[in-house]
Amino acid sequence: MKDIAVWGFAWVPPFAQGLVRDLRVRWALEEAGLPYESRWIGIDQRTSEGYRRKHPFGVVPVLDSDGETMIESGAIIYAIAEQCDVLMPRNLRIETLAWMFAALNTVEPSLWNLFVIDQLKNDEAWTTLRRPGAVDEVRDRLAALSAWLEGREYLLGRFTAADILMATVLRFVRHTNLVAEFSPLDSYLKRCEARPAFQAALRNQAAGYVQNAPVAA
Ligand SMILES: N[C@@H](CCC(=O)N[C@@H](CS)C(=O)NCC(=O)O)C(=O)O
Repeated sequence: MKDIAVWGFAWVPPFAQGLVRDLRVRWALEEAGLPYESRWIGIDQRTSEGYRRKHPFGVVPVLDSDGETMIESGAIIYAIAEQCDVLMPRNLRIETLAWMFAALNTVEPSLWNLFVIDQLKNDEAWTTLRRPGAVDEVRDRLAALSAWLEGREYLLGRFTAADILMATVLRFVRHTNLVAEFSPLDSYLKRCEARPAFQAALRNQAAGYVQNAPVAA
């Protein structure tokens, strides 16, 4: 059995808890039934020389597996999925990969942009002007995704690694009602989040935040 460790931030403020991208990796490992340990870095340690040697951009997640280091949540999940038929069924390999890219490359940018506007830069004046257009862009993607999901339980009918990426991407706008505007999408996200593996991943990530919570001065 390989020794697997997932790196995430030791603590983030409540608005970001449950959104940091190590959650995706934990979820994939839980679905695959692969045990793993957690490693935490302080958010201000991410620019340290030591951590940059692990991740050139100083972000999380990183996965360590038997002395090898992997970066990029999509690539890490692909590597896990390659070993697990539940995550990447043999007859749906290309489709799974295509929808993994769709989640990361077609859907995530506009949703992440809105998250930045609303949650990270909300005290900056430009966001007031930019926000309506950003919301339109999100709606556009969500409408298309919701139309695709009509009559499908998961992106490819059955659950795959692509759903891990898509569901965690959709969570970036959980501070809005945008997903709830689209009933098939809303049910889809709830279905994904109800999976025991997702719940376990969320618990493991949250346990770190409890353990590492800053002590009030
Ligand atoms: N494309 C990367 C993005 C990683 C990323 O941006 N991670 C965030 C946390 S969810 C981070 O570490 N942010 C800190 C920073 O940007 O300095 C991936 O999917 O792994």
